[in-house]
Amino acid sequence: QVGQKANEVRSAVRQKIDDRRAELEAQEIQKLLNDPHFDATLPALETRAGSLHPVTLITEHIEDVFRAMGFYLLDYPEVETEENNFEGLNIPATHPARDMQDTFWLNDGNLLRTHTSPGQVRAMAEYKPPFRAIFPGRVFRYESTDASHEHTFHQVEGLMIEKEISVANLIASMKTLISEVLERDVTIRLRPGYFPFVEPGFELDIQCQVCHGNGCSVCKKSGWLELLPCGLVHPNVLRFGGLDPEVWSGWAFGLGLSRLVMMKYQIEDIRHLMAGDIRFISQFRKG
Ligand code: FA5
Repeated sequence: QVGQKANEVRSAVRQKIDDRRAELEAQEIQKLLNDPHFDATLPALETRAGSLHPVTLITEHIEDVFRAMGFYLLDYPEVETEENNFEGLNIPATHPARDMQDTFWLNDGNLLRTHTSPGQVRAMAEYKPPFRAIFPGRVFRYESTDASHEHTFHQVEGLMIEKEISVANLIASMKTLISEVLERDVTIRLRPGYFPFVEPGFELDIQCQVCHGNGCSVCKKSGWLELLPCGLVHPNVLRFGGLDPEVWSGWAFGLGLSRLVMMKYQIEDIRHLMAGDIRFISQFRKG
């Protein structure tokens, strides 16, 4: 009997609530209908889902590839000391290589890092060898922009410190990186390249994916795009990082991430990446 009563009470309460809700809703609708500015024919507001920036998508992909190979993922500051950005990388003040990277200087003598390579100096001071790490991030150069050059762009640096490292090891890792990220077979070429902080140094170029090697404004009509400078870590850099070059060796690369994004999605102008146009960014939804 008590249960029966309880059910009756519950139904009565529920009914009251439903009646009151319907009454309030009707009042609300009536209020809108009385409002001369209300237009019932307008479409309803749509909820917009955000999407990740293509640079973020590819960075996360590269992080997955390298984490699976036992690399640490490190994050270093965008404001650097002159020492980490240049001296520690075997580029003293008088070195002509400084001209290759026009720099934004800050009033306090520090600078906006021109590449992710100062992370090499920081990582060597921070971790005991052997270790392997990547450090992606934003870099800045005081230079005029065109279809393949920005003043603010992204790189990913990779560093492996081991007892015996060879160029074969470096090239195998670079090939894995490129084929994993682009998810297609691409033609690459390797040529000697000069960077004071590696010896020997290489430039790894990939065939332009925008024009398939025919020549366009992205590859400056050459059919090739500089993408991945790399090499074996220079003994002076190891020494600066507190490692004995007689015992330790390493390889390093500095991937032009913004250019890799352009190649993957066949983007014809790098300036789209930082322009903040939602119509551009929303084209890169995952999956
Ligand atoms: C460097 O920045 C070296 N730190 C790379 C390195 C690391 C070499 C480790 C050896 C060992 P470079 O100035 O070439 O090198 O730049 C590296 C890549 O960044 C280029 O291949 C290119 O893909 C990209 N890059 C350079 N300048 C620009 C720019 N203004 N806009 C967009 N991408 C750029």
